[in-house]
Amino acid sequence: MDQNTIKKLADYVHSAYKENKEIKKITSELYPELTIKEAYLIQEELINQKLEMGHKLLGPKMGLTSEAKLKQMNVDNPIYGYVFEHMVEENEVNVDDYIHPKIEPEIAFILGENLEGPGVTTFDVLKATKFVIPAIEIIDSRYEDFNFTLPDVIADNTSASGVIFGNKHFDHTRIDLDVIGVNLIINGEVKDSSTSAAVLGNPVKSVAHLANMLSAEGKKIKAGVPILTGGITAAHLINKGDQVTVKYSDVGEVSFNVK
Ligand code: OOG
Ligand code: MG
Repeated sequence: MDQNTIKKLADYVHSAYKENKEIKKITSELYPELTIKEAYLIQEELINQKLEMGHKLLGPKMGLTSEAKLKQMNVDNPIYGYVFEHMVEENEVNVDDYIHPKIEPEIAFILGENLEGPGVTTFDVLKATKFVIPAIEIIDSRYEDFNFTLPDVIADNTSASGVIFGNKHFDHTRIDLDVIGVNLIINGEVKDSSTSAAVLGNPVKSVAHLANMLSAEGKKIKAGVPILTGGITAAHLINKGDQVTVKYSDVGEVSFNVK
């Protein structure tokens, strides 16, 4: 794929982001033969465009790391993208800032030292981790009906749009990271529940996998930035007026209102 096409397709996805309007997925007409490798080139161009606009990177995210998510989106592999500082939300989220937002309970890791693959193991991740925090990611596909192929969603920076972090951090050495239970509650009703083992058996593996995927691009995970490890349950739509709470065993809860 030549640089012109990369730029054209990144512009296409970015315009949907800027105008807050859904578009047809790239593979439906524009470029049906899009590969995963090409999709990451488009994602990189999109990230660079956002940086040029003055947005600041926050940290990397993994997506499609649980069976629930793979099944819901009908795809078959974990992917990565980037969260920007301006995407961080507090306890009130304006639904009009999004196209068709959905939420996912996640565990975020913060490292005390850089992590660089290849060959990063879960042991290396545990050694490098400083603490973990509970988080709710807000994903918002730029594509019509939240429908896409794996290359489409990679080009769309893995639907990254918003995130709410819990306000306490937790010592990962005192928690069984694979048995953090989550209850996703909307307007007092439990909509979904699962445990963190849903994320590749243990979210620690998601961080190792991320470090190893990034190393293929000559990149590493930097210390101090939050790393989203992927939705533990399927993603759930939010609507104006919703009160959202996710309760995590051992790591507290995260709540926000939708206005
Ligand atoms: C892609 C992003 C998935 C996760 O945690 O699995 C993701 C999508 O489902 O739109 O962030
Ligand atoms: Mg996610």
